[in-house]
Amino acid sequence: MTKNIKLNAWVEEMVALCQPDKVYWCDGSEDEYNRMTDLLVKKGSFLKLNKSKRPNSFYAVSDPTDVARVEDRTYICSSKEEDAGPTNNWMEPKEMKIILKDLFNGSMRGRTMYVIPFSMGPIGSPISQIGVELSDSPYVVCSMRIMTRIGTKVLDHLGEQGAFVPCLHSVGSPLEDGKQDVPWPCNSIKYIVHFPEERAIWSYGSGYGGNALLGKKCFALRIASVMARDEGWLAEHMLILGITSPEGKKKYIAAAFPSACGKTNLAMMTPTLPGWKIETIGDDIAWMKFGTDGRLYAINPEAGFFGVAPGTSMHTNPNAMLSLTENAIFTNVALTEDKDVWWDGMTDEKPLHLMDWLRRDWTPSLQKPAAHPNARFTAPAKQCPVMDAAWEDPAGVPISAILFGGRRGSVIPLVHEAMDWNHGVFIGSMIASETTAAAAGAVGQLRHDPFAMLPFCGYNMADYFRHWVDMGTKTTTDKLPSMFYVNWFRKNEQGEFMWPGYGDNIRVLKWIFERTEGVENYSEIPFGKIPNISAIDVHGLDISDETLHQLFNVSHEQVLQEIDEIKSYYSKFGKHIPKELLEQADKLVQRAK
Ligand code: SAT
Ligand code: MN
Repeated sequence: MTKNIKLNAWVEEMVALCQPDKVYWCDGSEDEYNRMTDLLVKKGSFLKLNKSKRPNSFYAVSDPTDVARVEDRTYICSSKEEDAGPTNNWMEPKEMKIILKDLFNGSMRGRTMYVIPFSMGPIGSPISQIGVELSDSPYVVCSMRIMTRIGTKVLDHLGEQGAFVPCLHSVGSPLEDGKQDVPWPCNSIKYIVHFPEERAIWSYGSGYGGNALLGKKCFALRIASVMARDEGWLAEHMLILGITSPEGKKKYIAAAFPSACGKTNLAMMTPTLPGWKIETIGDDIAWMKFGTDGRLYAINPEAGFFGVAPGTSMHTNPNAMLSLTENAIFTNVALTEDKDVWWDGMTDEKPLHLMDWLRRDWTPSLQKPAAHPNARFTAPAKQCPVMDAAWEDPAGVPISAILFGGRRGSVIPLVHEAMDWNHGVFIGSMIASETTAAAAGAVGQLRHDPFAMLPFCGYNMADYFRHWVDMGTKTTTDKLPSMFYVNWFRKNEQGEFMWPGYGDNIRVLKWIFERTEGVENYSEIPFGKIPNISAIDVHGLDISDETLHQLFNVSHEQVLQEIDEIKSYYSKFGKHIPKELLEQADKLVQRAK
């Protein structure tokens, strides 16, 4: 219980609707976590990993149909359809509530309703926000304890009158009449629903990641983007990193990439250039507000990493690997004979025998993946060896540069810089990326994903562009972060990646760092400013001049095609598209002439 009148009333109402057997208020303690993981082990949902290899860590496999975000089941229920815009699913709020109330009616029978008070961001930071998730999933409780700050300390801060975002979650699998539970309860009917005006979230039928850990995409992006629009700040799908030069000068960079495009790897990168240092503030979400000095300050609203496991290794991301050595949860990876975890790409040599994510015997000769491509690790951020000293600073860190990126096999150069803020907003709106396993559906298809927010913007995407344009008028130009578009994923005619990526991305970050210092080491192409070839430090890198040129090569036709493409995309939004962006498209045509 709490002294917060609204919270008590809401819990009471939801208990009457969902009819759980019990209600449990989470205090967030370690003891509680241990009881919860014991319970999950007893139910067969968790397997405790070998404690000499992976202390206090657990293994879970989901229902094979519940492995990723479900974008086609995700709704923004604003009262007007126009406010959800053409990129979101919409339903009239009252109509949706009728459907949801019917689904949630008795949905927690035979289960416990966990009340999870959580803070997104350090408790008490002026940028932080409080939510309360009601969930019938102990897996969600354990994951939320890693990913956010939960428990009594949040209730204390909330006090009698404090505001919170109500987040209702049920796996939609009541245990009536002695029905046996399963290790991963869920429902084939799924609804991930947001009421932006009411600032409320209702999620039904899934126990997985972004569908169920409601502090993450549902609150910190979809609801928070609406709050940010109304209150003049930014809630973004961005990592935040600190970069220190060999001379000891430090700056902070935020970067937007779609899900499963390497945000975690970039945020924790081990630079291959001597003397440079990267430190992590966050790997997925940034909340940014202007400070009294006119600069943009960012916090990471999360407290943990929910990262893609396959492909993560001591070679690609040693700092992520070192963050996972204990106190972690692994979902949909493979299990080794000695009860440790393994996933594709983790080691050069594959284990001789595993249990794959579908609980089947696996040997390398099968020549198929052992983990689901969207298999995830969940680990406390504080375990990352390169967490930045300021990662929990309630004031946030000042942002010098904003990066946009996606998976583009062609056209988009390795890096280019925007001419100014509005051109940067134009670039953000232009992001297109090949789809990944982070969302249910086909993989590898190019789609528009403006600001990497396509699945996460809680209102009309074109109004969101307008909000970005407006943010650029709130301070003086010299205080605004510079903006860049990067593309690590460009391929040659043989279909091979041309850029090594990972730790070598420091070579691009170094140029970006220098640009924010005003170093004039660039040339202009129609797209924007690109580095002079000599300005990319290729010391120690085996790359031909020809490849380097190819990485920046954009033909006239490609530029024109890209403009046609973006203009036809903009036309979906009708009059909502800011005229400033149409002007940017025209300017690009002019430059291409
Ligand atoms: O499942 S999550 O939405 O948390 C991960 C992602 O898609 O980025
Ligand atoms: Mn993400």
